[in-house]
Amino acid sequence: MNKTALITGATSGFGVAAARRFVAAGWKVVVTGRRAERLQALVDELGAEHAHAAAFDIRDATAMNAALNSLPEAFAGIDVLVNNAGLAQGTRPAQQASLDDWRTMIDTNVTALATLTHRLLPSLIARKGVIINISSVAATYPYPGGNVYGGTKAFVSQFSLGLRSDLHGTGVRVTSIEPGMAETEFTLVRTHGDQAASDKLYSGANPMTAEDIAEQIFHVATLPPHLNINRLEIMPVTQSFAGFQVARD
Ligand code: NDP
Ligand code: 8X3
Repeated sequence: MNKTALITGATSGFGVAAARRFVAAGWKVVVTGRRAERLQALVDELGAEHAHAAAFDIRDATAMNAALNSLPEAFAGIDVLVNNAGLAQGTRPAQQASLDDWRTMIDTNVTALATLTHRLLPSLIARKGVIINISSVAATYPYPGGNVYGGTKAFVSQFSLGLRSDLHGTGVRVTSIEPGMAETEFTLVRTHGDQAASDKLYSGANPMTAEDIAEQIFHVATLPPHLNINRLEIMPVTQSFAGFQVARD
């Protein structure tokens, strides 16, 4: 085994769990995120021969390119791109939402994801690689306060299908993984640091874990090369759908 996965957002949640899962199976990983000290701790845990840290803000295309251009040779050939870095900010209805939050979500979940994908496409095609985009159930099912977050994830899902179409015949596989509720730092970030709100959301709900999603990411990455899962929607059993709402006079 001499394959390498580049996993964005590997300082927390799905990303760090995925890095551990790939390395446990003998892969090498390039792990990215802004919090350099967490990335270094992960490299220390996994071993420098298995993991390479590239700390940058994914919205900064110059920093992204510099990091990718200076990958050590042993990590330079990316076979699997896991576009995981992302966030929700805010839970308020659109008419009360912060425009800064909206721009942060679009810049991170849409623009940065597309930029990194564009940067790595030539080498992914050359290596017949795999692109795994972390979307969300919010891409498909609207809910109050989901507004721009759901919009960004709808982009991720549709972009994934579009890539499938454009990459026809190249052997490159593309999957959109669309999780529901999973306990990570996601809600802490969404609420701008409200630990009590995060604890309340997950309390008693038996949510999915980061490891649950990491297992699915690894599964998709290691399918036989003639198979492509286009989209994979996953929820905890405790989460399902509610009805439409009706405003009355
Ligand atoms: P976490 O908050 O635990 O992890 C998010 C990761 O994204 C962190 O490693 C963070 O790194 C990185 N990230 C965010 N912004 C940036 C940035 N500007 N530059 C670089 N890295 C960035 O959340 P999850 O693990 O839950 O989220 C991972 C993905 O899964 C996201 O795309 C999220 O939308 C999606 N998702 C999550 C669900 C859930 O219920 N948890 C369900 C469905 C989808 P750092 O802060 O160090 O930069
Ligand atoms: C995260 C899942 O349901 O909070 O993407 O939007 S949800």
